[in-house]
Amino acid sequence: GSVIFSGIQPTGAFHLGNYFGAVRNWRDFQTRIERDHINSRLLFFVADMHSLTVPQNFSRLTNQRLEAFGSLMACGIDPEKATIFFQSEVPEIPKLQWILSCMCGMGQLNRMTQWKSKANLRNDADIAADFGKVKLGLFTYPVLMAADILTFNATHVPVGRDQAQHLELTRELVDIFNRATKSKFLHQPMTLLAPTMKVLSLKNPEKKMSKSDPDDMSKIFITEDAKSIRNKISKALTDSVEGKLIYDPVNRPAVTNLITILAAALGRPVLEVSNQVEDFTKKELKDAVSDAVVKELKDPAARFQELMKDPERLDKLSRRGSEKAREIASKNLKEISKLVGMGYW
Ligand code: AQP
Repeated sequence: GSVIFSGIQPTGAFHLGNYFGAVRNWRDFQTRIERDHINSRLLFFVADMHSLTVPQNFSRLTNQRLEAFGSLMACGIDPEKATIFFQSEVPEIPKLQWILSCMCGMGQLNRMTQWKSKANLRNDADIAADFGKVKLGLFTYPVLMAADILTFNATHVPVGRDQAQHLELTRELVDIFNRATKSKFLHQPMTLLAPTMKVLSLKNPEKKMSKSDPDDMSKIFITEDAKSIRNKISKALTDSVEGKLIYDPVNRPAVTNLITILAAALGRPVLEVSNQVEDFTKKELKDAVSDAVVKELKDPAARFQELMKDPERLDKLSRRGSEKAREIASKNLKEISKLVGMGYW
């Protein structure tokens, strides 16, 4: 059967981008697999080791990990139907990362764009000046991501569009590993891109909505109450263009972003929704977005409050999930280790 696998960093409360770009789709897979009796294993993880690639407040991270686990459940991921675990509880992952690191070229990593943006290197001159300051973990992050996926020999990886490049690298590493070990042990994981386009910051449509954006008004959290959601959407940036509202990511990114969010929240195709709203005023569009988002987030927000009342239970569930993940990981790593000459004779 297939193995559907994805993760999210515990770098702060989940926002609409994480929800429409990732977690809601994971829940939809879970629903479909159960409904159609598909033979698939679902694995979702809190990528706590990935979060160390940028500076963290460690004492806060402990809570954020548990909140991330609670948020996954609040969004409808069910620990009875999917294995939900912490990355740091599976030591097989960094073991495989080492093996893959010994097969991955520096040039392959050099081509990745995320380390450049996360280290704030905007151009070749910045890179030449500051490469030495880039942390090794940030630079090799894509190898850890490949190790996450390949430790579980995942067949399908549902992610947002910003992650597509890393999946490409993972597939290159599968080829290199299989060739080097003359085996077919590792599967080529398929990227499942979210149907929703990237969700942008409500305050700056040149940036994506991001957990690490210090401006809370730029994002809507899945745990937010109706009043606060309406307030943020009413203050979202639009533009000064008069006349019809059109879906135009290049020339009207802020309006387009609101249409994207509306379509995602309604679960309707974006072009259909943009036709419906073309004669709306900007205020009417914002009201429609608010109504749809409030409705969509009502359950996750309520469930999150409920779940966080019992942290011991979440802790227990996360331990169980992590143990289950480790069982699978350790079986696979035994095989992988043998292929690279390790393990008992
Ligand atoms: N704005 C977005 N639109 C669509 N999808 C998004 N994702 C993140 N932001 C958007 C998707 O969410 C999943 C989990 O992301 P992550 O935890 O690995 O962190 P990230 O991609 O780096 O997202 P953030 O929220 O901006 O976190 P920070 O600020 O910590 O970097 C992924 O599938 C991602 O595609």
